[in-house]
Amino acid sequence: MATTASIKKAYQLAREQYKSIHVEPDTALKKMNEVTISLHCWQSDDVGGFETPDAELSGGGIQATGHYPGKARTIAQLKQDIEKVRTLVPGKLRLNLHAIYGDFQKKKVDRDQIEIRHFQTWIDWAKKNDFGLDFNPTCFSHPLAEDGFTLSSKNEKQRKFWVEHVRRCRKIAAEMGRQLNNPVVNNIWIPDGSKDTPVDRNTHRALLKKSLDEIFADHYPKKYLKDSVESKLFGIGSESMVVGSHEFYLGYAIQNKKLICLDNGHYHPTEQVGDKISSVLQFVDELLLHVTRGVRWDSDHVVIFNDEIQLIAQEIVRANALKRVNIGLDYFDASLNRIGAYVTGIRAAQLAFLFALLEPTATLRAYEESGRTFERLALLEILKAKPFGTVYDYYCLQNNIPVAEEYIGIIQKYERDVLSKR
Ligand code: RNT
Ligand code: ZN
Repeated sequence: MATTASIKKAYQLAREQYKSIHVEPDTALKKMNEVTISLHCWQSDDVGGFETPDAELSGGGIQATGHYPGKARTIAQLKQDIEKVRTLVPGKLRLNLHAIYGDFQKKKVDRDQIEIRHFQTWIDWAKKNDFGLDFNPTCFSHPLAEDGFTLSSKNEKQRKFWVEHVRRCRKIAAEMGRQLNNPVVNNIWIPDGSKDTPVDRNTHRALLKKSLDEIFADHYPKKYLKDSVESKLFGIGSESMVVGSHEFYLGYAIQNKKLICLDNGHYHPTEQVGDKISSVLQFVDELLLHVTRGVRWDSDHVVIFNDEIQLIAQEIVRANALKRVNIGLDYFDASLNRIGAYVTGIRAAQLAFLFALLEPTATLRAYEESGRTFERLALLEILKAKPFGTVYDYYCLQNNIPVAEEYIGIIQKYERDVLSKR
């Protein structure tokens, strides 16, 4: 295990290496204070939620696979897991809740009945533990979502039920934001779509627009609530058409001044969300990111430090847009230690932002503007071998967080002492 002295020494050597390309790691680390990661509560229990003791993800075009032991089965366990995660990552965190994670006290509370009181214990916890909160309506894992349609349903009763659910979610989110004095992002994602080729896409999309208009007729102050909408290309059981497509929501968000959520698992595999950021930011004030890892047809693997997230982070940093981008994670892998999944994914996302902040962007831009494309390419390659991992280690040390592989052993112990006993 590296000692404090050796981590500090390695950092000083890293600083010298970066100095030769006119990058100051101290400045990059200061900038990391602007990188807040919103932690998705749903990796802790495979998107089950707490409506019933054994709630399971179903019927929403998404699926968690794997049976690794130790998932959180109660709110107390989920809090315990998140508090553990907190001790293993540097930097600011928020907690992103789904509506099915309310504190329902074992009572049946249907989605069109949820109220702020079901989330008060979460708000109190967030206040105590210095977490911001984010929120999401849950328009899946429910009998009224089983036919594949919610806000775009042609069944008026069903559509109205979901409109009421989302309206209540916005009200709850705004109240969370008021109590925490910190705006809550309420992100709307619905699974609506069809397995086989439909003939009437148009009516479903018109209905979705109508539902959103009804939902957003309620006004809340921006300082408490930020609304975002999330598109998708296809899902499990909605392979042929998804109502809330990218074009649909991009149009809606621009026309109605909402945030657009870019989930990097929701596009054709060769499309890059990193490339979309500077396009979308010309037309919307703020973005929400769902950072994930798509693997073939599935989009929810644990985030790793790959090209895709590097480009996302680089494009945000290069556009000086950190303040306009809300960074959330979104994956649910039930096949491995779930605390490990959180910590590895958060660290990977943070590393991507740190890597981007350790770039001599002005030099690269100057090369580009003068047509020096070999020099631009060479410098970008050189950056990949610079000791950014050493800078991240120092970032952990600064924040009193276990450095590098140290967290593996700590999570193994947590598994032995806590998770394996659930
Ligand atoms: C599903 C969307 C959505 C969900 C969460 C649980 O494809 O990505 O964001 O993952 O709402
Ligand atoms: Zn998502």
